[in-house]
Amino acid sequence: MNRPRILQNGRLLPSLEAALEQSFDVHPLWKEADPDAYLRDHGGEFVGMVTSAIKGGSREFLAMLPNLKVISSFGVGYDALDVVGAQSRGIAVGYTPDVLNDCVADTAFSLVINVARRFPACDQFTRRGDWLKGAFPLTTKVSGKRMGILGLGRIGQTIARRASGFDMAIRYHNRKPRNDVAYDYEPSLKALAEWCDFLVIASAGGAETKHLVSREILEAVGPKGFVVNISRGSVIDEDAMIDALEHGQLGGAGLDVYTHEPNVPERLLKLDNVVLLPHLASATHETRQAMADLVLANLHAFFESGHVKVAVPPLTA
Ligand code: 8YV
Repeated sequence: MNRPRILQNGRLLPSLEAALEQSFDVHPLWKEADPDAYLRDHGGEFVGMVTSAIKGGSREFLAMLPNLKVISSFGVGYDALDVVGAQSRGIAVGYTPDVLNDCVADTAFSLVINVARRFPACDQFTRRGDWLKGAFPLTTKVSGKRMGILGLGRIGQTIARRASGFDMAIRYHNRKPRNDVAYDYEPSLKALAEWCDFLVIASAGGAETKHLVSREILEAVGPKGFVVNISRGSVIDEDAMIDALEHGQLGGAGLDVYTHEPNVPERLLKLDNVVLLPHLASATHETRQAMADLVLANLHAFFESGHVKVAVPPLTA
């Protein structure tokens, strides 16, 4: 039997690439010098595509794959993928939610602690031998403080459970209140920002949430408050955030995500009230393997039953 022809958009874990090659006829697009030219000639051959949350696939890109039946994406975010367009063409779209909740929440909570207690700077201080000259300046307590969560989805709830363990008061803002949680809903993001000590962003990326955390919201978090972002850089107005950090209008920021990854603005790199990670919230051996297993399971399920194992819910424009 012919193995289904699958387009691989971007590099994946070596173990996943090897496993895909065992079951499918995989073409790695990243090896092509001119991917567009390749797709113009060969796009019609592919029934499946494997991609990632970061690589995704735009409407124009998917248009070059006229016979596509299934997309399996490595990651929970799908803001880089034209899911609405794909679903309207009847293409099944699989992704990897849930398996990364713990690691992303661990990262969010580490950023909360590290930005407030300034542990990365403390580490540098100790290595430089500055301790011999005096004590590190006092920092900000985390336990018992107020956490506002923007986007109380599955990752947001996992962060909230960690915050409960640190005796924090928790409120959240979503488009709509949830009826399955005990945390207080705050209908106004500005009021949430004014109330909290830590504003943690765990919402989805994409057009709907673009720059939701605006200059006004950042100023409401204020000079003693902190922002933590493990979702997408696009949710924060990055220039406004840097202005606020530079002028002491925002206490600090712990960031795993940026507007133009992997480029981090020079102005941000110069600040000492930020903790900057290179988009690695889900990047542990255990979680990345679980994500890889689900990418594979989604494809196998589709070719066996016509349905992926975990599908992106039906979206409309
Ligand atoms: C990516 C992520 O999957 O899942 C997401 O939405 O942002 C990450 O976990 C990872 O960077 C690989 O694309």
